[in-house]
Amino acid sequence: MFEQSFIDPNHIRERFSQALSAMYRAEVPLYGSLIELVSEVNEEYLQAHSAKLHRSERDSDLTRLSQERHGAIRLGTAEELHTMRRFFAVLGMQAVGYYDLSVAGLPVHSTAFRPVAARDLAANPFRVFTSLLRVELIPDLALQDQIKALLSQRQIFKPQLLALIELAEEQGGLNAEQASRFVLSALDTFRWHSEAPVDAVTYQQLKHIHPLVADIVCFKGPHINHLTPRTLDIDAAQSAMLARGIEAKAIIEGPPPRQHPILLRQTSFKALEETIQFQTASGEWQAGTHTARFGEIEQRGIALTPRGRALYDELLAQVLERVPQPEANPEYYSYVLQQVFQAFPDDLTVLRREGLAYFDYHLQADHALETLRLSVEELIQQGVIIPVPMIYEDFLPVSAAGIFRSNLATDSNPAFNAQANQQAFEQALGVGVLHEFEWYARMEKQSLERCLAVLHG
Ligand code: OOG
Ligand code: NI
Repeated sequence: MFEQSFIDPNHIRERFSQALSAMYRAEVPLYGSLIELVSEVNEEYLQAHSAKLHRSERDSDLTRLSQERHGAIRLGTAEELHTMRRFFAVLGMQAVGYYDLSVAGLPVHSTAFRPVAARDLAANPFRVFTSLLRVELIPDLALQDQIKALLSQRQIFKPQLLALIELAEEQGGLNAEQASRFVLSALDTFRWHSEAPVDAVTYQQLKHIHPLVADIVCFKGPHINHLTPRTLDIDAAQSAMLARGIEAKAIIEGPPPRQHPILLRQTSFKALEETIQFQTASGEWQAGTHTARFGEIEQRGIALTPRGRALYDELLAQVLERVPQPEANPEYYSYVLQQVFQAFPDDLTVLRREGLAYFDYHLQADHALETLRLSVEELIQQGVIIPVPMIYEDFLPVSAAGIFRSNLATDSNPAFNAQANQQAFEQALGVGVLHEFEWYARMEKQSLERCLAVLHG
């Protein structure tokens, strides 16, 4: 455990996530409306379904749900990613998963920083989808150099924040006063800067390569570009968004609605056009605009095994083959999505027996002890061991690409065709990413072993 004087990283994460949310709410008022909308939808859902909720849904009561957020940032250099990893470690967050977004023609690759232990996730599951620019994919070498030069001039972490990260590493934690300063100075890194210290021509040139490149390279810091609340009913939230005149994405990314939701479903509202200032060669400021920040809502479902995920990926590919441009034909897309996904079992016992989804095993509180000779399957049938679906805590590359795309005017931009390069990403990070499937499998195995250990004395 932590020394008496150290604050639990879960508390620092909670405070940072709340402070970030308050800052973003002040910066992007539409985000505040989205939060209100989602909390109304969740409240209604809980009232209507309280009797037949999964235990995992019941446990995530309104208080925890109303705290739950994920955000996203985009970084420019290996050093930035490296320091960001150390920063998130102070908040009890680790890099989980590698997302290759070049499959979607984007010049970035990503990970998600999040808490890992069940207890920490339960305390506050704050996650940050973090992308790193792949400068080497930009075809023009002179431009690559220009980008590197621009990025080398910025320092996205304030000196006092760097000092506090180091202190936390040396001491093994932060005390209350240090944690407060840490949270406060960390906000600066994620804040929006309306001054772009480049001239308008450079901005246009980078935007022409890809809007993502301009967004990463032309600003003083990696402004948080969205903060996403979690809803229990994304279809209701999507309708509510449209009913209030919020310009939502035409389709919901991810699997179709189901009896037992799987993985992750997401929708977003379009990025805002914001006024910024470019710096001319003579040092004067010149007004311009930039779109980067948007709003998103997500619904989380059951975590799938590699087998379940392969089936999901295969079915989604079939859907996209039949409807290559979902946004252009939202109704037909959702019809095809529902049709094709009928091949994905929607029964918890089938999902479990076919090894498609992960479960957390719990013991029935007042189980009889004459169960020693029963198999696990029999113990489950008799209600001695209860399988509870595990929630998917991560992201989906195809959905992420759809979210990126809907917020960047990419029509005129070339696609970046490349291979994944997890090794380069991990080298920048300074550690390997945690493999998400291994993590779910381990949690599942441990929960079953705990049950059996109690039963077998
Ligand atoms: C990240 C987009 C991905 C998600 O929820 O899949 C994402 C970005 O736009 O930087 O946040
Ligand atoms: Ni997101």
